[in-house]
Amino acid sequence: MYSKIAISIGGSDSGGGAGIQADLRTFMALKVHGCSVITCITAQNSLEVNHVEAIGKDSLVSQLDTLFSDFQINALKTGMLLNERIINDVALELNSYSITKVIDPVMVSRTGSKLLEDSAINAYKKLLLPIADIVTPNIFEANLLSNMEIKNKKDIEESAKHIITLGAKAVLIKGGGLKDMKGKDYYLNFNGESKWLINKFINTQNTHGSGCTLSSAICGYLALGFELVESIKRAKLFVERSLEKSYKIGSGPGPLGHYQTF
Ligand code: PXL
Repeated sequence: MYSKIAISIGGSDSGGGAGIQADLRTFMALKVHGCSVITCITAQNSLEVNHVEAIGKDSLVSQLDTLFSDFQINALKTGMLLNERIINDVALELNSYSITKVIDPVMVSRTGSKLLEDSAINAYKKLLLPIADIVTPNIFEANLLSNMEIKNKKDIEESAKHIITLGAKAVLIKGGGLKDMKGKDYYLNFNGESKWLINKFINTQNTHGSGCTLSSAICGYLALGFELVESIKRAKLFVERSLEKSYKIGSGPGPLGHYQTF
Protein backbone atom coordinates (compact mmCIF):
# COMPACT_ATOMS: atom_id res chain seq x y z
CA MET A 1 0.00 0.00 0.00
CA TYR A 2 1.34 3.39 -1.00
CA SER A 3 4.86 2.02 -1.43
CA LYS A 4 5.23 3.67 -4.83
CA ILE A 5 5.66 7.40 -5.44
CA ALA A 6 4.73 9.50 -8.48
CA ILE A 7 5.15 13.20 -9.22
CA SER A 8 2.80 15.42 -11.18
CA ILE A 9 4.48 18.49 -12.65
CA GLY A 10 1.77 20.89 -13.77
CA GLY A 11 -0.68 23.66 -13.07
CA SER A 12 -3.12 24.14 -10.22
CA ASP A 13 -6.79 24.21 -11.27
CA SER A 14 -8.60 26.20 -8.58
CA GLY A 15 -11.86 24.56 -9.69
CA GLY A 16 -10.44 21.20 -8.67
CA GLY A 17 -11.37 19.43 -11.91
CA ALA A 18 -8.12 19.16 -13.85
CA GLY A 19 -4.40 19.74 -13.43
CA ILE A 20 -2.57 18.89 -10.22
CA GLN A 21 -5.83 18.35 -8.33
CA ALA A 22 -7.07 15.68 -10.76
CA ASP A 23 -3.64 14.05 -10.85
CA LEU A 24 -3.38 13.71 -7.06
CA ARG A 25 -6.87 12.23 -6.85
CA THR A 26 -5.95 9.76 -9.59
CA PHE A 27 -2.74 8.71 -7.82
CA MET A 28 -4.69 8.21 -4.61
CA ALA A 29 -7.30 6.06 -6.34
CA LEU A 30 -4.44 3.87 -7.61
CA LYS A 31 -2.91 3.75 -4.11
CA VAL A 32 0.23 5.52 -5.33
CA HIS A 33 1.64 8.32 -3.18
CA GLY A 34 1.35 11.53 -5.21
CA CYS A 35 3.77 14.46 -5.03
CA SER A 36 3.30 17.71 -6.92
CA VAL A 37 5.52 20.29 -8.55
CA ILE A 38 3.39 23.33 -9.33
CA THR A 39 4.36 25.22 -12.51
CA CYS A 40 1.58 27.80 -12.52
CA ILE A 41 -1.60 28.73 -10.73
CA THR A 42 -4.82 29.08 -12.71
CA ALA A 43 -7.95 30.82 -11.47
CA GLN A 44 -10.75 28.85 -13.07
CA ASN A 45 -14.23 27.45 -12.73
CA SER A 46 -16.19 25.13 -15.02
CA LEU A 47 -16.58 27.88 -17.63
CA GLU A 48 -13.34 29.79 -17.93
CA VAL A 49 -9.74 30.39 -16.94
CA ASN A 50 -9.61 33.95 -15.61
CA HIS A 51 -6.03 34.30 -14.49
CA VAL A 52 -2.76 32.39 -14.75
CA GLU A 53 0.42 33.05 -12.81
CA ALA A 54 3.69 31.30 -13.59
CA ILE A 55 5.86 29.96 -10.76
CA GLY A 56 9.42 31.33 -10.80
CA LYS A 57 12.45 29.25 -11.73
CA ASP A 58 13.89 28.97 -8.20
CA SER A 59 10.64 27.68 -6.74
CA LEU A 60 10.14 25.24 -9.61
CA VAL A 61 13.65 23.80 -9.44
CA SER A 62 13.57 23.65 -5.66
CA GLN A 63 10.28 21.74 -5.63
CA LEU A 64 11.81 19.08 -7.86
CA ASP A 65 15.22 18.86 -6.19
CA THR A 66 13.65 18.71 -2.74
CA LEU A 67 11.51 15.73 -3.72
CA PHE A 68 14.34 13.88 -5.43
CA SER A 69 16.72 14.45 -2.53
CA ASP A 70 14.54 12.41 -0.16
CA PHE A 71 12.06 10.23 -2.05
CA GLN A 72 12.57 7.25 -4.33
CA ILE A 73 10.37 8.43 -7.23
CA ASN A 74 8.96 5.65 -9.44
CA ALA A 75 7.48 7.72 -12.30
CA LEU A 76 6.50 11.27 -13.17
CA LYS A 77 4.18 13.11 -15.50
CA THR A 78 4.14 16.62 -16.87
CA GLY A 79 0.92 18.52 -17.54
CA MET A 80 0.38 22.26 -17.96
CA LEU A 81 3.77 23.95 -18.46
CA LEU A 82 2.41 27.31 -19.71
CA ASN A 83 5.44 28.78 -21.50
CA GLU A 84 8.86 28.23 -23.02
CA ARG A 85 10.73 29.27 -19.88
CA ILE A 86 8.95 26.67 -17.74
CA ILE A 87 9.50 23.97 -20.37
CA ASN A 88 13.21 24.86 -20.42
CA ASP A 89 13.48 24.74 -16.63
CA VAL A 90 11.59 21.45 -16.34
CA ALA A 91 13.50 19.79 -19.21
CA LEU A 92 16.86 20.81 -17.79
CA GLU A 93 15.97 19.33 -14.42
CA LEU A 94 14.47 16.14 -15.83
CA ASN A 95 17.59 15.48 -17.89
CA SER A 96 19.46 14.82 -14.68
CA TYR A 97 17.03 12.19 -13.35
CA SER A 98 16.61 8.88 -15.13
CA ILE A 99 13.03 8.01 -14.27
CA THR A 100 9.97 7.01 -16.29
CA LYS A 101 8.35 10.09 -17.83
CA VAL A 102 4.84 10.60 -19.16
CA ILE A 103 4.57 13.85 -21.12
CA ASP A 104 1.02 15.18 -21.52
CA PRO A 105 1.55 18.11 -23.92
CA VAL A 106 -1.26 20.27 -22.52
CA MET A 107 -2.03 23.18 -24.88
CA VAL A 108 -5.73 24.08 -24.61
CA SER A 109 -8.51 23.14 -22.22
CA ARG A 110 -11.73 21.47 -23.34
CA THR A 111 -13.50 24.79 -22.85
CA GLY A 112 -11.08 26.37 -25.35
CA SER A 113 -8.83 28.25 -22.93
CA LYS A 114 -5.23 28.46 -24.05
CA LEU A 115 -2.96 26.74 -21.56
CA LEU A 116 0.31 27.12 -23.50
CA GLU A 117 1.85 30.10 -25.27
CA ASP A 118 2.29 29.55 -29.05
CA SER A 119 6.03 30.08 -28.89
CA ALA A 120 6.36 27.10 -26.56
CA ILE A 121 5.33 24.41 -29.04
CA ASN A 122 8.83 24.18 -30.49
CA ALA A 123 10.27 23.83 -27.00
CA TYR A 124 8.04 20.79 -26.47
CA LYS A 125 9.37 19.25 -29.68
CA LYS A 126 13.00 20.05 -28.98
CA LEU A 127 13.25 19.44 -25.23
CA LEU A 128 10.48 17.22 -23.93
CA LEU A 129 9.56 14.75 -26.67
CA PRO A 130 13.13 13.41 -26.85
CA ILE A 131 13.02 12.46 -23.15
CA ALA A 132 9.44 11.12 -23.13
CA ASP A 133 8.74 7.46 -22.41
CA ILE A 134 5.29 8.26 -23.70
CA VAL A 135 3.59 11.43 -24.94
CA THR A 136 -0.23 11.65 -24.82
CA PRO A 137 -1.53 14.38 -27.17
CA ASN A 138 -5.19 14.91 -28.04
CA ILE A 139 -6.07 15.56 -31.69
CA PHE A 140 -5.45 19.29 -31.44
CA GLU A 141 -2.06 18.82 -29.76
CA ALA A 142 -1.07 16.09 -32.24
CA ASN A 143 -1.92 18.52 -35.08
CA LEU A 144 0.54 21.03 -33.69
CA LEU A 145 3.28 18.55 -32.79
CA SER A 146 3.22 16.84 -36.17
CA ASN A 147 2.38 19.91 -38.25
CA MET A 148 -0.53 18.30 -40.03
CA GLU A 149 -4.28 18.53 -39.95
CA ILE A 150 -5.84 15.38 -38.53
CA LYS A 151 -9.29 14.54 -39.86
CA ASN A 152 -9.55 10.77 -39.63
CA LYS A 153 -8.07 7.47 -38.44
CA LYS A 154 -5.41 7.37 -41.15
CA ASP A 155 -4.26 10.89 -40.28
CA ILE A 156 -3.91 9.86 -36.61
CA GLU A 157 -1.64 6.98 -37.61
CA GLU A 158 0.42 9.30 -39.81
CA SER A 159 0.71 11.92 -37.10
CA ALA A 160 1.86 9.30 -34.57
CA LYS A 161 4.71 8.27 -36.90
CA HIS A 162 5.78 11.88 -37.13
CA ILE A 163 5.73 12.32 -33.35
CA ILE A 164 7.95 9.23 -32.95
CA THR A 165 10.49 10.82 -35.34
CA LEU A 166 10.69 13.72 -32.86
CA GLY A 167 12.24 11.33 -30.34
CA ALA A 168 9.40 10.13 -28.11
CA LYS A 169 9.75 6.41 -27.27
CA ALA A 170 5.99 5.99 -27.60
CA VAL A 171 2.91 8.05 -28.35
CA LEU A 172 -0.78 7.69 -27.54
CA ILE A 173 -2.98 9.95 -29.67
CA LYS A 174 -6.39 10.38 -28.07
CA GLY A 175 -9.15 10.19 -30.69
CA GLY A 176 -11.82 11.86 -28.52
CA GLY A 177 -11.55 15.22 -30.32
CA LEU A 178 -12.89 13.66 -33.56
CA LYS A 179 -16.57 12.89 -34.02
CA ASP A 180 -16.47 9.11 -34.43
CA MET A 181 -13.36 8.45 -32.39
CA LYS A 182 -14.59 8.86 -28.80
CA GLY A 183 -12.85 6.37 -26.52
CA LYS A 184 -10.52 5.29 -29.36
CA ASP A 185 -6.82 6.00 -28.93
CA TYR A 186 -3.87 5.03 -31.12
CA TYR A 187 -0.61 3.72 -29.65
CA LEU A 188 2.72 3.57 -31.51
CA ASN A 189 6.22 2.99 -30.18
CA PHE A 190 9.69 3.50 -31.60
CA ASN A 191 9.90 -0.17 -32.61
CA GLY A 192 6.91 0.35 -34.88
CA GLU A 193 4.56 -1.64 -32.61
CA SER A 194 1.11 -0.15 -32.83
CA LYS A 195 -2.46 -0.76 -31.74
CA TRP A 196 -5.81 0.89 -31.49
CA LEU A 197 -7.09 0.84 -27.91
CA ILE A 198 -10.85 1.11 -27.68
CA ASN A 199 -13.11 1.76 -24.72
CA LYS A 200 -16.81 2.38 -24.27
CA PHE A 201 -17.95 5.90 -25.12
CA ILE A 202 -19.43 7.42 -21.97
CA ASN A 203 -22.01 9.99 -22.90
CA THR A 204 -21.49 12.87 -20.44
CA GLN A 205 -20.80 16.60 -20.57
CA ASN A 206 -18.68 16.30 -17.44
CA THR A 207 -15.30 15.62 -18.97
CA HIS A 208 -13.20 18.36 -17.36
CA GLY A 209 -9.82 16.86 -16.51
CA SER A 210 -10.18 13.65 -18.52
CA GLY A 211 -6.84 14.18 -20.31
CA CYS A 212 -5.05 14.85 -17.01
CA THR A 213 -6.70 11.80 -15.47
CA LEU A 214 -5.58 9.53 -18.31
CA SER A 215 -1.95 10.67 -18.25
CA SER A 216 -1.72 10.54 -14.46
CA ALA A 217 -3.30 7.08 -14.40
CA ILE A 218 -0.74 5.87 -16.98
CA CYS A 219 1.97 7.39 -14.77
CA GLY A 220 0.50 5.78 -11.64
CA TYR A 221 0.32 2.32 -13.18
CA LEU A 222 3.88 2.69 -14.49
CA ALA A 223 4.94 3.64 -10.95
CA LEU A 224 3.27 0.45 -9.73
CA GLY A 225 5.45 -1.53 -12.14
CA PHE A 226 3.08 -2.40 -14.98
CA GLU A 227 4.39 -2.48 -18.57
CA LEU A 228 3.54 0.50 -20.76
CA VAL A 229 0.70 -0.97 -22.87
CA GLU A 230 -0.82 -2.65 -19.81
CA SER A 231 -0.60 0.70 -17.96
CA ILE A 232 -2.41 2.44 -20.81
CA LYS A 233 -5.17 -0.19 -20.92
CA ARG A 234 -5.71 0.04 -17.17
CA ALA A 235 -5.60 3.85 -17.32
CA LYS A 236 -8.23 3.94 -20.07
CA LEU A 237 -10.50 1.71 -18.00
CA PHE A 238 -9.93 3.98 -15.00
CA VAL A 239 -10.97 7.02 -17.10
CA GLU A 240 -14.03 5.14 -18.38
CA ARG A 241 -15.13 4.37 -14.81
CA SER A 242 -14.38 7.89 -13.62
CA LEU A 243 -16.43 9.32 -16.51
CA GLU A 244 -19.33 7.09 -15.45
CA LYS A 245 -19.07 8.72 -12.01
CA SER A 246 -18.53 12.29 -13.30
CA TYR A 247 -20.69 15.04 -11.86
CA LYS A 248 -21.75 18.65 -12.37
CA ILE A 249 -20.72 21.40 -9.95
CA GLY A 250 -21.01 24.63 -11.99
CA SER A 251 -22.69 25.78 -15.21
CA GLY A 252 -20.04 24.20 -17.46
CA PRO A 253 -18.49 20.74 -17.80
CA GLY A 254 -17.97 19.08 -14.42
CA PRO A 255 -15.10 16.90 -13.21
CA LEU A 256 -14.61 13.13 -13.28
CA GLY A 257 -15.47 11.05 -10.24
CA HIS A 258 -12.12 9.54 -9.36
CA TYR A 259 -13.29 7.80 -6.22
CA GLN A 260 -13.24 4.09 -6.99
CA THR A 261 -13.86 1.08 -4.84
CA PHE A 262 -11.73 -1.58 -6.50
O1 PXL B 1 -6.83 19.38 -19.04
C1 PXL B 1 -5.69 20.11 -19.19
C2 PXL B 1 -5.38 20.98 -18.01
C3 PXL B 1 -4.18 20.82 -17.38
N1 PXL B 1 -3.81 21.57 -16.33
C4 PXL B 1 -4.62 22.51 -15.83
C5 PXL B 1 -5.86 22.71 -16.41
C6 PXL B 1 -6.26 21.94 -17.53
C7 PXL B 1 -7.55 22.14 -18.14
O2 PXL B 1 -8.35 22.95 -17.77
O3 PXL B 1 -6.64 23.63 -15.90
C8 PXL B 1 -4.18 23.31 -14.67
